[in-house]
Amino acid sequence: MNPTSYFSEIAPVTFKGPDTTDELAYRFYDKDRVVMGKRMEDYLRFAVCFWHSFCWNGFDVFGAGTFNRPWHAGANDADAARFKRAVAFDFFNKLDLPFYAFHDVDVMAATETVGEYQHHFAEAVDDLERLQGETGRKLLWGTANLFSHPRYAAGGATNPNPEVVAFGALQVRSALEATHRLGGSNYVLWGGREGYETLLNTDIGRELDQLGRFLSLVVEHKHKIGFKGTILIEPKPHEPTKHQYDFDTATVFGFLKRYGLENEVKVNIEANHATLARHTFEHEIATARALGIFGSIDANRGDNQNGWDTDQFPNSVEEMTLAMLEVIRAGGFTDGGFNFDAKVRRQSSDPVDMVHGHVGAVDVIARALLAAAAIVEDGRIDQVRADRYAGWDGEFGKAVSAENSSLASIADLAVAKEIRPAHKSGRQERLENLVNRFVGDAR
Ligand code: XUL
Ligand code: CO
Repeated sequence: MNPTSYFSEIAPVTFKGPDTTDELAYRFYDKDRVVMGKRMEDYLRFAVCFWHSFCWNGFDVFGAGTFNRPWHAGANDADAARFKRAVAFDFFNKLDLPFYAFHDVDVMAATETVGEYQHHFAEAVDDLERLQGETGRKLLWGTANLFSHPRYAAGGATNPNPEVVAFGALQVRSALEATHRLGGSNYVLWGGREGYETLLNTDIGRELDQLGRFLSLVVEHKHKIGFKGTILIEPKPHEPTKHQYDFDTATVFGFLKRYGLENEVKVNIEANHATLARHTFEHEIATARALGIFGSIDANRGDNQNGWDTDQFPNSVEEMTLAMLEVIRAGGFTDGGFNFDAKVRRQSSDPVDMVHGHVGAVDVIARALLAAAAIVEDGRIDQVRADRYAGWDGEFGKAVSAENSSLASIADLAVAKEIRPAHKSGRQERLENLVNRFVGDAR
């Protein structure tokens, strides 16, 4: 089979406006439309991921693959990997999205030894470079998979066996150098199996030190090879391990501070990981902004009825608008973007299902950008927020926050002024109504 025939039934996806009846056209993602001072394509920086769309064959813990993709028919050898890469780039072209993302093992033949790994990965990277040149598609980020192979069952950088850590170093060095060569904007480290199942066999302090050292070495190597992109950690609280060290944004920040890396590393925030940590997606973005480590986003959603990383495509404009408001408040992306770390359901087995998934998600995010931009331009919501803190701009607030104030001086001031603080409404319902109004009107 010719790789380009896999999606041959599908016409290139283009913008046709909100009123189109074409289900495989963009209704809101108009890549050249300028929003918040940038073309939509440049603001949103969409990426398609290799792993969910081209590597997963639909298997789950109870059953075998359902997708019957032709490149999964035999062994995952060099021919199958080449086929998969060609199909993937054809898909990126059909969707006309600017970026993609991959793990080393996503794009190469399956290997066991260090020699095979080096040989097959080098071949894959040469081919990716050629495909990028031919299509103009770019790399949002690269990463190394230190969680699927059985050698990583007890972790990558935190593994009790130094030989496993060294194999991980080989993969991360290779993937980081490949990302640099392919002009990638970021390099991601998701903790994978960096965590534990039971404390009975785990030395937390030692494992955190191993992780801190490993990350320091990654940062050192980035500078050594002259990679100018951003190094990102992707927080996740659990799954696959019971407890993962990169639990959430705040935990990652504490970890970075401890190892002196807070100015070197930012976070890649995934919507479904935020909800697994019992935070909202927008909470994680707002926290990253407040701590100065907002980097990029893995766009997806979970399911309210269960606690799994279901990685569904985002489909609520309202939820995405709340997240987008925080992205705008963070000043938008520099190196980051919206990577679709999302997969179609196991029963959605046709090529067209992959297109429905991406087209819908692109439009949800594009429409959320329009809604959030309208909210910011309208200014009422930000005004309510600013008014809540207005007291700090007055004489009393300045005295309380003055650098030379102390607990005692503030207490004395309260007594001297005979203050009687009164509660003021937080206006939550009005704010929520305003959001809905802008969500409904966005087009
Ligand atoms: C796993 C996950 C990964 C990372 C990259 O939950 O999100 O796909 O994004 O390793
Ligand atoms: Co992710």
